[in-house]
Amino acid sequence: MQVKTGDQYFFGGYSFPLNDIQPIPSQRSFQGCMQLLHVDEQLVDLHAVEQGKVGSFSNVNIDMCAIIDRCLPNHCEHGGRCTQTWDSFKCNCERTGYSGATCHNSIYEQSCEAYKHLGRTSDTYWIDPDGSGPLAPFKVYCNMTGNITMILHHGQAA
Ligand SMILES: [Ca+2]
Repeated sequence: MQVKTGDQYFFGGYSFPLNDIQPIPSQRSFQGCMQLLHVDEQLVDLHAVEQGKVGSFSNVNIDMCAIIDRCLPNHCEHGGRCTQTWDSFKCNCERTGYSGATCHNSIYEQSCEAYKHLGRTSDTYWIDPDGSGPLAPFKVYCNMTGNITMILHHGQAA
């Protein structure tokens, strides 16, 4: 197989002339860091590019890698899993018992009384006595008849 290349190379993205009738591709340009670029086994002199002697560039910082780890420190609370893009981070709060952008808000009520106020009947519920505080939620049996009692299941209290 023979591959013939053109006389122009695009790294990380490409631009179209203003009057080009071709649709602009939906693919976003590269975000990240590259080093030691070679074309035809020749190291590209990025300083010559920077000085305008060769090619052109835009939205590029030469001699610096601006990658920021947006998950270090991890802003997700209560064991939420952090994922990141070039611009932002996201928390996956699945199975943490908390919700919100940083898994801050407890999804459980703080007491059996709170469940009773919601009209719930005697049953087993997850409660989080300190709400968004560090204490993990746990399961209790709430007896809603008469005086509300909370029965901890053996071995389940945090
Ligand atoms: Ca808590």
